[in-house]
Amino acid sequence: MQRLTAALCMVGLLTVPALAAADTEGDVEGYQGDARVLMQRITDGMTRSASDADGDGRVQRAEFIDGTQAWLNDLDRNGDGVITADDLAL
Ligand SMILES: [Ca+2]
Ligand SMILES: [Ca+2]
Repeated sequence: MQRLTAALCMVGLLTVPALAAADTEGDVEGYQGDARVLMQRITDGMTRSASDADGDGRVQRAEFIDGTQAWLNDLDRNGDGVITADDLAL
């Protein structure tokens, strides 16, 4: 659970700046190898471009909810409907 909490905190730290400045969107600089791949998967799901389904530059509530569902499904590696540390393990 601590790893999941840590991973979600990292998501928050990485995605808030990414949402605020498009030029840093999805930036996972500082991560290498498998950790970089994992962090890229996590951050890609929370970018504006991933959620803005109609491409109008804004994320409407329905787009956010649909995008979040797709993001969670992507992170749920074993498909049990729950994101755990095992899903985020390297
Ligand atoms: Ca939109
Ligand atoms: Ca899971």
